[in-house]
Amino acid sequence: MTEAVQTSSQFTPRVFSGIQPSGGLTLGNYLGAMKRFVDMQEEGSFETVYCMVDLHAITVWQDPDKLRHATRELCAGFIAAGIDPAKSILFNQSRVPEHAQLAWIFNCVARMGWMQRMTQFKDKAGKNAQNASLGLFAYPALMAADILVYHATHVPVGEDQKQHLELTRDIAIKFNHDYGTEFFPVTEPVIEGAATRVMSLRDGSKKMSKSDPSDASRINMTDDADTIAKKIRKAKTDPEALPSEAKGLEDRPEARNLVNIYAALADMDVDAVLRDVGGKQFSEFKPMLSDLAVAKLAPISTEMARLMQDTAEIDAILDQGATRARDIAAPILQKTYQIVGMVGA
Ligand code: AQP
Repeated sequence: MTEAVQTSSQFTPRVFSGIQPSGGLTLGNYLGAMKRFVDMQEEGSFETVYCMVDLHAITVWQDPDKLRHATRELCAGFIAAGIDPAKSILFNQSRVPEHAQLAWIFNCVARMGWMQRMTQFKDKAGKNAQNASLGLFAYPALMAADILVYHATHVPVGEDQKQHLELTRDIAIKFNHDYGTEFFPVTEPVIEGAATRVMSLRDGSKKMSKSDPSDASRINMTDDADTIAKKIRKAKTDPEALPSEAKGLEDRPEARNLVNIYAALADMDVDAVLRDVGGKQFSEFKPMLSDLAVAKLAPISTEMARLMQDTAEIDAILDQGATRARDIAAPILQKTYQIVGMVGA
């Protein structure tokens, strides 16, 4: 897009991101998203707003009791991973109706052609697109509303969300252009680190996903040490030893995935990891990776289990987060209604 619109620098530096309570958290969600959320909270130069996007989760059918459980467990996961509800705003999406209200306006801004290009819809709808929900198709417009209802300037996400972020930018630009305003920021995606795309342990060409039918394809944040070790031991690899430089991983997706996971967990870059492990066989590297994964994930899963013993405390945190979120979102929605021409706004 080349139109002359405002840059995000005119807005309060604010981060928004969300995770769907559509199942248990995976290592992909943790490394690609949550760990980055904590970094941005601690960095201190942003207001940070993090959300359990339950309205997104129901774009594919969810059992109501499981959805309630997954939402609270995800909240526990955020806190256990280091999100501090006193520093960040933490809430579930459906409690802040301004998301859905702004999404309707964005449904009227986004073009059918834009939505039809979204690869996640094609992946998730599969061969049976006619039977997919309208919500699944409109998902990226709701995601744009999630972000823009806070005038968020930065959005940390995994690589898989890049296209949706571009659509969010297009929606902001078109809204600003259509209404002759500079009201919405053109948000920057923040896609950084060694694990922006964690792949399935069974297939290096597919992303690790909480809804993959094969549990062996992913590491869940609630897996115990034995399960993590078993899944890594069985992870698909190739017969070669590890290379000493990153370019040696180019045509080896499964090997690259395991090295990336190691680097992200160890907070090292890939070249530094390969300087240490280059020349080793997987029979030696996999136990190193298991030990590291258990050391990093066990404290988080233990804390999640502890927090889940008192769901009243989790609900109180979500209540308070929703109130703080609405304090930001309500005036932005009201101003949007005024711009669009709604009487009474
Ligand atoms: N494999 C991954 N590698 C890196 N980042 C990932 N994310 C998800 N999978 C990976 C990031 O996690 C955040 C939350 O994602 P989401 O739950 O909203 O939806 P998703 O991207 O569709 O994740 P899943 O696990 O694949 O969920 P399902 O199976 O329900 O669709 C996002 O920032 C995402 O980039």
